Amino acid sequence: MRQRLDDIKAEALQAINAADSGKDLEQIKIRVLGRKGILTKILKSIGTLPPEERPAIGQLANRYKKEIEAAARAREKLILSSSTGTHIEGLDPTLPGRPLPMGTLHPITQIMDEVCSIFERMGFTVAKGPEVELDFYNFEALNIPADHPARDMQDTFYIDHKVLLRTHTSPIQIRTMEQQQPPVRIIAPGKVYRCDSDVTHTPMFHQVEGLLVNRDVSFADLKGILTTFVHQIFDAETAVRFRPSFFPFTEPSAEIDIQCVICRGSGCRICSQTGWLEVLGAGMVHPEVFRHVGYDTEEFTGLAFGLGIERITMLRYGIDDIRLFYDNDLRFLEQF
Ligand code: 2NL
Repeated sequence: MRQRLDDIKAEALQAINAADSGKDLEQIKIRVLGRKGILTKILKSIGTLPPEERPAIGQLANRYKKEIEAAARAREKLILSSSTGTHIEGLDPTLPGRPLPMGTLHPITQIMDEVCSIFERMGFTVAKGPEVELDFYNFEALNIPADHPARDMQDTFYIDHKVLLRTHTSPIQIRTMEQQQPPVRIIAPGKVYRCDSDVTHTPMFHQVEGLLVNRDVSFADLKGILTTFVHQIFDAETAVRFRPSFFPFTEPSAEIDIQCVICRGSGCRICSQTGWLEVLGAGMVHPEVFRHVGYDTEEFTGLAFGLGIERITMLRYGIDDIRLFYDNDLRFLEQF
């Protein structure tokens, strides 16, 4: 009986030390120590031995059982801590991992960041404000009359009589002026909302507006700042043209055109054969706007401008349908 126990132990320890997976080890434990295992059977049969042999054989069998269990635990630790333990048919743990697909910033975000950095380098600071606005900040303080079409339910998303989704980021500038005296040098980037939808309009789009207020701010400053901006966002060879226009919140007002980025001025479908593309609106801040925020119109003048990020992005990359930005089609987005 002693010999049989010695043989079982020797064979078990050898098998345990040769096991190179948790599965192998489990098989050995079942074969030796399981309910019907070879050592378990001997322990169960101790009662059938002559009484004088029982204590010694019983003690020996229990000692071997503990030794085998300890060896199995030690081997399990070793397997878990080494890569041989992950041995699975068809898996090579030494292969390098597959790279995860890498996302990129949305083209609108990229151009938004670029536009903001150009103005930040010229000394402007980014200001933020709420997208849900009061009628006062969005229209009233900007000298937009009650009968102006922009105020119409057809063009503006109203939440109630006095609350709406901002239609431009100008309210940010009104709020800033309400809070501080000049000098003011801010840009106001953000989402704006208008009841409009076709190939060149989405109900939500992005705008950057700028405002500079101080003593002696002139139209020449406006021309210099915006010409510099165009030369940086497109290229230094792009021709710029200032054309008289009208906005209720600026006087005088101008629209800024650039030489067509597609045909370089010779006339094409994109520029409707004019050779020019409108990219910015601007002007000198209307005194009525300054009165609403309590600025002295004798002491200060200001320049302001606004641009649509989707439009600039479409011109930069030659995109002809604004809705592509919001379809979330990776075949489109991956190109930026
Ligand atoms: C456009 C026109 C413009 C402004 C925005 C502005 C803001 C304040 C006072 C006066 Cl607080 N003006 N903003 C001025 C002129 C034009 O945007 O075509 N945007 C896409």
